[in-house]
Amino acid sequence: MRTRVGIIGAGPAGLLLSQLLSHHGIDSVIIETRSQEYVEARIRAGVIEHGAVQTLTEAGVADRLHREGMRHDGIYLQWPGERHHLDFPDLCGQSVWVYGQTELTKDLFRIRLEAGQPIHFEVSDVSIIDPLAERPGIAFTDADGTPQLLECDAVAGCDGFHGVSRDTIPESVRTVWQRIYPYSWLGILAEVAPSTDELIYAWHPEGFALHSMRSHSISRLYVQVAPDDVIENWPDDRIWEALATRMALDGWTLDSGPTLEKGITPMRSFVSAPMRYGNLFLAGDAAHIVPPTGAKGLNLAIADVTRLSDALVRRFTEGREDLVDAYSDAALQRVWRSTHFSWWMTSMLHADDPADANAAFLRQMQLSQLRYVTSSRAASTTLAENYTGFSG
Ligand code: RFL
Ligand code: PHB
Repeated sequence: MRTRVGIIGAGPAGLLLSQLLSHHGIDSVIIETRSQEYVEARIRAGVIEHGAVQTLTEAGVADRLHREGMRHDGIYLQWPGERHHLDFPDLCGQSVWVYGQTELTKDLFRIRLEAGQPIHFEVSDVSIIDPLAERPGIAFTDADGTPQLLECDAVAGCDGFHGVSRDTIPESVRTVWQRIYPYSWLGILAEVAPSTDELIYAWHPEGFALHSMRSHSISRLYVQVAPDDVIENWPDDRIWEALATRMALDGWTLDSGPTLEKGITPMRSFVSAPMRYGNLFLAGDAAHIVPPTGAKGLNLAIADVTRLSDALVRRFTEGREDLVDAYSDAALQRVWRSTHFSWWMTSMLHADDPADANAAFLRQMQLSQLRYVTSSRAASTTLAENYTGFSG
C-alpha cells in the first residue's frame, strides 16, 4: 500500500487532518486500533473555540455543528453565595461553540467514508518504519489478520496519549514535562434539560463542580473526586447531591435526570517535544495532555492539524520546507499557552486536600483570584481571550 500521508489514529486529530489534506487533493490512509462504533461512543470534550469552528467550517465539516451546536457567549464562575457571568463578545469579541466531540467525530467519519477514502479499523501491531527516511512506512496487522506495510511520504502520529508514535522518537532527542494533579473528575451524561444557559464553573470547599451540556435536552456534569476514587463509590444519588451542594445558589435549582453514562478521568498536564522527528509528525494528545478545566484538549488537537496540514500541503504542492521545519516550535508555542491556561484554571477552581498544611492559605488565594477575575476587566479579558482561543 502506498499513500502520501499515513495517519495513525482516527480521533479528531487524525480524522480532521485527513479531511484538510483531501481538501487540497492530497491522499491519506488512516489506521485505527478500535472499531468505528467504539470511537463514536467515546464521550469526551464539548467546547470548541471560535477559530477551531472556522477551520471546521472551511474544511466543509461544520454543517451539523452550525445547525445543532450551541453558540455560547460566556461562562459563569461561582463560589458559595455568588455567581458571576463573563461576557466573551464584550471582553474579547469572540464566542465558543458547545458541540460534543462525539458528534464531531461522527461527522468526520461520515464525510470520509462517503468520499470512499479508507480507514482501517481494528488494526494491531502498529509500528513506524524509518521515520528519518524520505519514504517512511507504517507496519500493522489488518482486522482480518493480514500483515500490511503502508509506504508514505509523511507519517502523522495522531494516536493519542497511549499510542505508539511518541515513543518512536528516541528518548535521547525527547524532552517531557509533566504534572499530575491530586484529583480527578467524575463526569456524567444525563437525560435532563440543562439548568443553565451557559456553563457554570463552581468553586466549593468540598470540591469543584461543572455544569456543561450537549444539547437542549442532555446535560454533562462533573464533580471533583479524589485521584484514587472509583465509580462504585458514587451511586447516582450521591453525584446529584454533590452537584447540588457545590453549585447551590439562592433562587436556582439543579434539575436531575437519568444518568446515561458515567466515568472518572485522572488529570494531568503533559508535553513532549519535539513534535517532529524526520518525517514523523505528532499532533493532538499524542504530544500533549491538558487537564479538562480549560476545555483545551480537543481545541489543541484541531490547532495542531490545521498547522500540520498547511505545512504538508505547501511541501507537496510548492516544494516548501520552511513550514514543515517550523511546525514543532510553532505548535508548541500554542501548546504551552493552553497548558498554562489549563493549569491556571485548574489551580484556581479545585479544592486542595484539607490535610495539606497549605490548604487554608491556598483557599484564600483562590477566592481572591476568583473575585479579581470577575471584577477586573483586565483579568476577565485574560480569561475570555484564553478560553475562546488565543493563537498568539
Ligand atoms: P484521541 O481522541 O485520543 O484519538 C487517538 C486515536 O488513536 C487511536 N490509537 C491508535 N490507532 C492506531 N494505532 C495505534 N497504536 C493507536 N493507539 C491509539 C485511539 O483508539 C484513538 O481513536 O486523540 P486526538 O485525536 O489527539 O484528540 C484529542 C482529544 O480527544 C482530547 O484532547 C480531548 O478529548 C481531551 N478531553 C477533553 N478535552 C476537552 O477539551 N474538554 C473535555 O471536556 C475533555 N474531556 C477528554 C475528556 C479526554 C478524555 N480521555 C482521554 C480519557 C474526557 C476524557 C474521558
Ligand atoms: C464538557 O462539556 O465536557 C466540558 C466543558 C468544559 C470543560 C470541560 C468539559 O472545561
